[in-house]
Amino acid sequence: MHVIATAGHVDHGKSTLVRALTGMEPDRWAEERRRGMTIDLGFAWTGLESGATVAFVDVPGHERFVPNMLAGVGPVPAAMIVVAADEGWKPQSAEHLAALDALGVRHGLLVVTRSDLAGPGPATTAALAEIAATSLGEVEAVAVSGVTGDGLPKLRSALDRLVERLPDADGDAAVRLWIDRAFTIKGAGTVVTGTLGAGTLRVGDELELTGSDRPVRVRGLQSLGQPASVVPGVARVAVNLRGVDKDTVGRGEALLTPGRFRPTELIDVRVHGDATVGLPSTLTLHVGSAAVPVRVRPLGPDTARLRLGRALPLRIGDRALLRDPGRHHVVGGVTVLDVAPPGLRRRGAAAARAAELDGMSGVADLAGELRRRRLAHRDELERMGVPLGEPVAGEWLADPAYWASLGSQLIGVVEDHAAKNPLETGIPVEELRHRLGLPDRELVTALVRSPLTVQGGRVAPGGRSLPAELVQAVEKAFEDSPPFVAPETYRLAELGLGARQLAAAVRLGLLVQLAPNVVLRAGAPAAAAEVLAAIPQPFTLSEARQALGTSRRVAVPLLELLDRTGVTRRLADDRRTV
Ligand SMILES: Nc1nc2c(ncn2[C@@H]2O[C@H](COP(=O)(O)OP(=O)(O)O)[C@@H](O)[C@H]2O)c(=O)[nH]1
Ligand SMILES: [Mg+2]
Repeated sequence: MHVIATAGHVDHGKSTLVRALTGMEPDRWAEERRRGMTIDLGFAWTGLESGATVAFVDVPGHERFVPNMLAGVGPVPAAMIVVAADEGWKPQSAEHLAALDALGVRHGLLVVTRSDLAGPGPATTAALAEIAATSLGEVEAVAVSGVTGDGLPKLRSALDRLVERLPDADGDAAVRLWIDRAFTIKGAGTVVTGTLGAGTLRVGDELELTGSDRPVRVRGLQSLGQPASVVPGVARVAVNLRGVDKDTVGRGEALLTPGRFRPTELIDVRVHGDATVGLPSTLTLHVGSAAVPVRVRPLGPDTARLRLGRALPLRIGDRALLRDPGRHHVVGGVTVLDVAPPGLRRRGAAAARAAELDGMSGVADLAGELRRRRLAHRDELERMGVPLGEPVAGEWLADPAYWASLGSQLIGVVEDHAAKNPLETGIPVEELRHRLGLPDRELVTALVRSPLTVQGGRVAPGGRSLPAELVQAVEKAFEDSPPFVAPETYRLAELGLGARQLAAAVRLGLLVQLAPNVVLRAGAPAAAAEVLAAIPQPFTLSEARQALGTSRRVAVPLLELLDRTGVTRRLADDRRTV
């Protein structure tokens, strides 16, 4: 299916033409029929010679209803511009064309209607010249009469040629259905309609609905008046939603694939059209079927920051339109450059940002995005519409230059910490994360390269020699003393071996600690086990003490340690066996 929007001045024959082409009534409201004037969007469709189906979104031409017109045109990629032969080019012909141009619509057709009332020549020449200067460029022109039916077969072939050229939609893309109508059907509940530009809707899908914090489920689908279980874009579609109150949903909201969009209230854009200097500070932004007031802050000659009155699910590269509702003036189109722009609090930040935006095209590219953000979560990039690449750790992607600099920074921090804390086995990962300003510990460990090591939640410099001073002090403490004799407390103090130093020596595998100030060399328990295995079994504490040549101060905790580690067993009479 293809979707084409009408465009043109009021009373030039748009609705009559759609009616003649489709046999359907695009003016849906009684008031529209009574006044003979389109007020809101109308929908009708027909099959073409080629077998293609084309659905029309018929728009109102009156200047008061331009916002309705924009809601219909916003999500549609092609237009049928209608000019009356007897009236020629008019103000709303111009405003509608300016809107199509601002939205970057590239495919279209000129229909000069009411050609039974006047020769179509002058209107055709004038309109083609206006259209040629826009994003539509050169278009085919057909003269018709919606009343006599003259020219309609030619128009149908021209429509076939037009839809033939329309780009195919990506059926796997994320769904963003801009809602243009919402109503209730007795027994079915809430129904919303829109033009699905890309992606695929299926009955049973769970979707996000902007402006609502609960997920919604697709209960039923209709396209061109027929029920369907699957509707791929491009399509006009009606979606019956479960669990949605009609009052909470309306035009300008959107149905979204979960997790693929992030509604944003702040965007940086390129403005195509009027210069940003001198723009009114408040304008209306039209995108998809939405219209929201925005505050405009010019940054460069053609770039600006927009603060939206309501969050919208926008992505990099989206086209939108700025309009001054007071002056009935389309200011220009905008291309979204950034949907999560940085704050501009520092002095000179706005100028720097303007320079940065100057180099941005509105085509989301990973390298550029990472260069600016340095580090980004996969989810965040995906929601902005940036194609993904290889993560550096978990779900994180990083700018290669930044990542390399983090690697060397990390080595510096680890070494600095080791120099200042010779008794610790490394810097805690969490502290390192904090010092490097990283959002996730996973990133820290991914940065650790040999010879650095991660152990027990700490990062240690590699090939680290034991702190010389500590080793020396420990050597001195045991100098000339028999293997199972612990140095006296005063001697440990003399050598500067306090509680912290002893704990470090234990961690480094130099000592074994039996009691607060009772330490032996690390190998002592194993050596004691050998000595005790060689004496008659079982043995008393006193016999063990004598065999080891030590005091009760050492023997008691040493035997308890051997008991605990299963080397010795303590019998009921307090004697032990190895
Ligand atoms: N003679 C003649 N009248 C037409 C033609 N097309 C539309 N009209 C008349 O022009 C008026 C406006 O038509 P309408 O389709 O409502 O215009 P719209 O505002 O562009 O939708 C109506 O009175 C139509 O009957 C045509 O081809 N020939
Ligand atoms: Mg009409």
